[in-house]
Amino acid sequence: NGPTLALVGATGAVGTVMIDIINGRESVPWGEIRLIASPRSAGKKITVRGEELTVIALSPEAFDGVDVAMFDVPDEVSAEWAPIAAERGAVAVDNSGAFRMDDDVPLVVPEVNADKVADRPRGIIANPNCTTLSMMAALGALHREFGLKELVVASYQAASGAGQDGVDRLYAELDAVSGKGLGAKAGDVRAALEAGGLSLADTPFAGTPLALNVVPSAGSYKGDGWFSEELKVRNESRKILGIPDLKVSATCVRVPVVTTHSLAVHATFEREVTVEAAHKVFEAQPSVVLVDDPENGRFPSPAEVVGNDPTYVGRVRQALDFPNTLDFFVCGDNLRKGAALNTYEVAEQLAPEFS
Ligand code: 2RA
Repeated sequence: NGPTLALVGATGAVGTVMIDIINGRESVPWGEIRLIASPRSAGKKITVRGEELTVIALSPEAFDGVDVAMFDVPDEVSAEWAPIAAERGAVAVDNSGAFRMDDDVPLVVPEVNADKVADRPRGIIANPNCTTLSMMAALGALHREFGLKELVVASYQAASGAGQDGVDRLYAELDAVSGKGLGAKAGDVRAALEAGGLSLADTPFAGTPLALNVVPSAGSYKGDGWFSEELKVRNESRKILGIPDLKVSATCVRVPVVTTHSLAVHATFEREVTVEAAHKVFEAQPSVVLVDDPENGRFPSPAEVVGNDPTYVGRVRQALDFPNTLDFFVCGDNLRKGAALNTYEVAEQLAPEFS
């Protein structure tokens, strides 16, 4: 009666979105859905497709009989447990950073490189980081048509990229600064946060206020001026698109948005590209929604996109001074396509192998 799907990290922020996605599907190919989490969360009841399921604790036996195991847990937990799931016969689809750049682990975005799921010698398939993933459906479609050569990206990343702590912190900061006329004097936001008991020493945003601000620091510092999020955009884009020498430069910035990452993309192609041709490509890609009528105020923005599955694209322009180059703006829900949805789409693609 269908393969068995396990969800590891079922009670986390992305795990919760995964369940939401499973509940929203018209039909699912699974015979059994098993919810797995840390021993702390074991015993919790969660309703999945009308059935109340009990979360079980992570253990090797939890994977017995599992065909596909989706992981959304910290890197070190995936590093330990995805191989255990694979040893027990499951294909692990992992949303952490533990395996993404390993040569023997495919990094899959179904719209771009679905064929790579078959190439999984370790029984592990990786899901890209949400920043890369938020632009991949759009970029992959353009690459197929025009041949991508160079990519310059600036990200505008939501607080939920830093987990629930990031979201809680943003709300707390907004509460602490609102209605005070702040933001016109250097340091006044910081002072108000400190005065309100919101120490900047333990913020997830590099010791910098996020409310009424933007923070040019995302991920961990990796040396030579680069942050991990910027290097992930470069390395993962190359691997997913299959262009090992793609020229990429990224600047990743955190903005006071709860959920949905945005990216300003400057992409240069081998072949001539026009706005009209790019529009056609976007319109033909089912997972991309084109919202591009700037004259009438129509373009994607995070507050309008959050909670939706597709990648939204707008502000498509032919670069004035760069040949064969487009500039455009992309928004994608970092918890849905950026994490849970892509992982689930890969799992769905695997299901027929076990039916
Ligand atoms: C972030 N991309 O936005 C990360 C989350 N994986 O911080």
